[in-house]
Amino acid sequence: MHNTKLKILMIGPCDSGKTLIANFISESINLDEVNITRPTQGVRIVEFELSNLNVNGKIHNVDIELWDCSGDHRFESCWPVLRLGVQGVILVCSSNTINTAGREMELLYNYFVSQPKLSAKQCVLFYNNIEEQDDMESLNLSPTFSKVSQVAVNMKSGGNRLKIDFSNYIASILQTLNKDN
Ligand SMILES: Nc1nc2c(ncn2[C@@H]2O[C@H](COP(=O)(O)OP(=O)(O)OP(=O)(O)O)[C@@H](O)[C@H]2O)c(=O)[nH]1
Ligand SMILES: [Mg+2]
Repeated sequence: MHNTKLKILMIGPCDSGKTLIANFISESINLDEVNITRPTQGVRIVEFELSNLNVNGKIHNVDIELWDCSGDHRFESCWPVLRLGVQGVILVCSSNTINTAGREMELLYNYFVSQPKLSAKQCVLFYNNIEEQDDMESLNLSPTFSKVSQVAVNMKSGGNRLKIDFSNYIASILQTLNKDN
């Protein structure tokens, strides 16, 4: 049994559903209930455990420290602290900010993934399809994202899928980190 601790950052435009997704993945909410959240002020840290994760035949228990950040650039002065010691970055955008999301994803990827020299495998892009109509193509992502896995999230129907996608992403981080040392 391997015990690992990971600091994972979640960031992206305001109202894209980061807090809702963070609460759901950490199992602090049920999707059958009506979930109203408030804009996150700076950052909120959610801690939970992911147990029995199989990575190349080895079983891991992972303590996740999920940093649910505000998407508001008012809090940019906190960014240097946010990216300190990060092992994974979840970029979240949604159909309601589709026009500006592509550029914003690029900016955040550069600051939180490229500059601290994380591998593309340590990043995942969650596209929260709130209106259930636009597909991810309309994000017009730059070639930078060709190596980043992209996951469409549908909170209405795809709750279980989201948990599986999250586990797969954590497994891919562990694989990458094990390769490095
Ligand atoms: N119907 C629906 N509502 C959603 C979905 N995702 C988020 N919302 C709602 O949109 C509002 C904002 O969601 P949050 O999760 O707080 O957004 P955020 O990305 O954390 O925003 P900031 O903290 O301000 O950066 C909340 O009232 C959510 O309930 C979704 O997939 N479907
Ligand atoms: Mg939030």
